[in-house]
Amino acid sequence: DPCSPKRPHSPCEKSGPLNVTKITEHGKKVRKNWTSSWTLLQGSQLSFAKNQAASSSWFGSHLSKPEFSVDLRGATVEKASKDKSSRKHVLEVKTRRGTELLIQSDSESIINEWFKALTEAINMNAWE
Ligand code: I3P
Repeated sequence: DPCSPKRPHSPCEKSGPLNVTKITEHGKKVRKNWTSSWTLLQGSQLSFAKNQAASSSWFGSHLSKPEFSVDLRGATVEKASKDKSSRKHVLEVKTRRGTELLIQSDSESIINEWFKALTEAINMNAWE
């Protein structure tokens, strides 16, 4: 499995700073709370931690626990429609468990990279 989380530098691992907010939790609408988060994609797991420093080392060394994480198995990702946010470059992730997230970057190229990585992770059928 080339995308196993056990492989430290697998092509399916990606991390970086993004702005994130939940919009739905367990199928219920929640109030937006945009937060700058260190975002880590590992296998089918997408996790977010408070963005203390623009470095992966503290996260990678488990100095900070993720604030929350979602399972991407059975999830969808799409470019968010304009009615979802007034912000630019927003992706909408919907999980099988009824959590909806918006993730956003001021950089279009960064959000395009994340869109590609999340799409690949979701399409990977290796998460048994
Ligand atoms: C929300 C806040 C969000 C905004 C949201 C507002 O107000 O301004 O930043 O989302 O718009 O409701 P509050 O702080 O009072 O909760 P965007 O930045 O994504 O536009 P929305 O209700 O149209 O989603």
